[in-house]
Amino acid sequence: ILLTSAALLAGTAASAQTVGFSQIGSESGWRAAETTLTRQEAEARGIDLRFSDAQQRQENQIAAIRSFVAQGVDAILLAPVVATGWDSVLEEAAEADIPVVLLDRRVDSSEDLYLTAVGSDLVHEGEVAGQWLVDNKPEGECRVVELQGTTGSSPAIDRATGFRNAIDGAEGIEIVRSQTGDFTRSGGKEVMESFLQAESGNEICALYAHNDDMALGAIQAINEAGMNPGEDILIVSIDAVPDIFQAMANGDANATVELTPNMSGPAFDALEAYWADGTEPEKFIQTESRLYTQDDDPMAEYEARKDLGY
Ligand code: GYE
Repeated sequence: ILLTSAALLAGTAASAQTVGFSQIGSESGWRAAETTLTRQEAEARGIDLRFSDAQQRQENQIAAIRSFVAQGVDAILLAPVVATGWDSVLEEAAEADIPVVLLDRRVDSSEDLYLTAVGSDLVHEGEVAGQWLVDNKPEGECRVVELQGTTGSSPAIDRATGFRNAIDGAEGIEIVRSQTGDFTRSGGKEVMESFLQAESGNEICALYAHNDDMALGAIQAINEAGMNPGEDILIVSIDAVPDIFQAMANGDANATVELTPNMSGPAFDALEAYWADGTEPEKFIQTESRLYTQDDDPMAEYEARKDLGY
């Protein structure tokens, strides 16, 4: 009996942990980098990663989580496309004693339904972007258009709040149009085209985009309209993907707030501690954000990021 149990223990210790990852999709360069880094982190830690791409549909994420529960995985990573509608499927994972770790977005479910959430302070990111505009706007009135992220997602809600916190106290900055571009380049381009048409004859001083991919699409639209992005219309966004630094080097973009794509490192650290001895992490593990502008050697920042899987 001793021999058998020893063999069993050794077997258990050696068997890889299995983690199901319900990823939103590949709507942005930042999301692609998060996926790349998660695969690399799992590989490096000997974790068997089962990956599901939801094409940005919540029902696909819920189905993926149910499938992971049925497979009896050891943990689930979830980047929740929107903030609501998760209670029942998270309860099913909890009933199966499968810890869930949220990546880069929040949910409005009770904290009891997930082990921890790894992400940035999304409100602060919006405040940093707004403060940059307050500090760098031209004299007089500054009419701002806003490209919002996916409707109902925590980054879209919080980045809108943060930006408004920063500009509310400032004179002469007004958001005149706001619409979702769904965090994609094509969405950013299409909506910016409609903003330019709707505002033709009125001056647009700046664009605030909730991510760089929408800003990059908008830059294309502004160029096609015969205007100079980064000069006629200031461009401030969030993520710090390589291509926004390329745009800064060309003078087409002005500022971005960095969001690290490495959410899985802290997530797997928390899971390994939990698997080892039941250690309960803090409910929110915050990653740091910082502002980059044209003064920060954009091409060096581009080179530092271009091979990270964006
Ligand atoms: O900014 C964007 C992606 O959830 C905070 O999702 C993340 C956002 C990120 O589509 O590029």
